[in-house]
Amino acid sequence: MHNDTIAAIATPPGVGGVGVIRVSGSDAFETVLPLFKRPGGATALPPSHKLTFGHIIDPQSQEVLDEVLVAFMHAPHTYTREHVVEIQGHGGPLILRRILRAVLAQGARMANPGEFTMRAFLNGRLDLAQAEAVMDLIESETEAGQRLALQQLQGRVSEQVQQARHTILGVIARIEASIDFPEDDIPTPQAQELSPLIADAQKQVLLLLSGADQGKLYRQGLRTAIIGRPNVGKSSLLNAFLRTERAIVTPIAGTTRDTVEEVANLRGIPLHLIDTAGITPTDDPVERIGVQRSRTAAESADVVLLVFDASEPLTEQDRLVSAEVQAMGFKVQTPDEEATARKRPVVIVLNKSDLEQKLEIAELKQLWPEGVFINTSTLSDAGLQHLENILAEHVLAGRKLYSESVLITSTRHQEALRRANEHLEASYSSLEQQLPLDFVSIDLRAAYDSLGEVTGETASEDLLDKIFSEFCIGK
Ligand SMILES: Nc1nc2c(ncn2[C@@H]2O[C@H](COP(=O)(O)OP(=O)(O)O)[C@@H](O)[C@H]2O)c(=O)[nH]1
Ligand SMILES: [Mg+2]
Repeated sequence: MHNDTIAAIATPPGVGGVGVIRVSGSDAFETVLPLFKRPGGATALPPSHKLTFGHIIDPQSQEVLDEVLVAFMHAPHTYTREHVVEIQGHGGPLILRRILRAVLAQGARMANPGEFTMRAFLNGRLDLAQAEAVMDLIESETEAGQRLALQQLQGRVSEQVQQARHTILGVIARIEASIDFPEDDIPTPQAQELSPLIADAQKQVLLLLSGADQGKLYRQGLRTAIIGRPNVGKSSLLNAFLRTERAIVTPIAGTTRDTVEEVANLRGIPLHLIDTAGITPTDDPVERIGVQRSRTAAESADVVLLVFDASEPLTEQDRLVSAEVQAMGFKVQTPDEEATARKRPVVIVLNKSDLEQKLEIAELKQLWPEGVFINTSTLSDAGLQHLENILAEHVLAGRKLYSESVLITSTRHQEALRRANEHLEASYSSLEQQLPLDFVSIDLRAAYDSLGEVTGETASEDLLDKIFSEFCIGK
């Protein structure tokens, strides 16, 4: 049922100045009105989209549960396009739960995760890409990510996808008219007439695809593991990136036992930095778990910052760590490598550059022949800016930094666009091989449907459930 009345606490769990309970559905007003007592005893529905002062009471015991401001909002100018009531109470978890319980006792149903937004989608207020943007917007970790989510929410991505769909539909219509109504003397369209139109659609799809890898970075961020033997300055480096004392730093090797994960902002890209215990042979059972976690962190990382202590000669442990990182498939990037070939880079950091250098560069060169070594000091901050630059360069792999153009930020959209592109390719080659136009039309339909998955026109029930179940309750 898609218009029964649902309710949920819309503000995050925990204590806050204000907490909001959201109610949506055809009976939203009738559900809340009996609980809402105003000074003077008014019982009529308050004016729409205005805050009205009063108290929420328990209808059985008449006990006052909270002093509130309530907004009654008439469909269709609401988040869900249904009648919506928002109760602003005091932001205590117990208070909000009691109000919610009273609302549920009036016959509302507890909302599922993302159900308010799902209704906005089902009622046509948002398309699927826009609905997804709601969550991206909430979860964005940098301003650049936020800008992209807002763009998507405002329909810029959908617009471009719809444009490509429109072009494809035009081609399909021309083909099908000639197939369906041959008696009307509609001339069969010729390949040279159709192929520029298909090329046009493909150009639009490819344009969207071209920014997808970069767009995804802004949304998902980059997992960056800081790896090295104990005591080289990994935790200090994390703190330097964050400009806070997040991880504990001591001269005692083995201080960091667990992995610490924090988000830093690298030119708008959320850098998920993972400080690790360091990779070292050890008999200490706790440290051993830490070492194991370091390995796991490294294995799942997009980038490794491999740290050495420049004030000491290269040790056997350093060699071991290098070998492990190499075995995991991390590679030093060379400038002449094609941008697309750049994957899982390792950036080599020689820390403690404020001390006298005892590390033999020649020895390190044997381990990392193509390595570019970046000298840093977390004491004086020397080299840290340079390290950020290098990291940004590696991460963006020669791509331009964020521009004003529309960027795809989701893997789901990227996959759908890829499939659309393949179908367009297929229709193109059917046309070239002079296959019957039916074939061309089938491929074009498939491309049209793939694009429809982005905006939700052709999304399956399962896909919708999956997408909305990842939302939080109350959204
Ligand atoms: N002189 C100097 N000491 C550093 C530097 N970075 C870290 N240290 C010191 O090295 C020791 C180990 O640092 P820590 O960050 O805990 O290393 P980790 O074990 O790799 O996490 C601490 O005493 C730090 O103060 C640096 O750039 N210069
Ligand atoms: Mg540490």
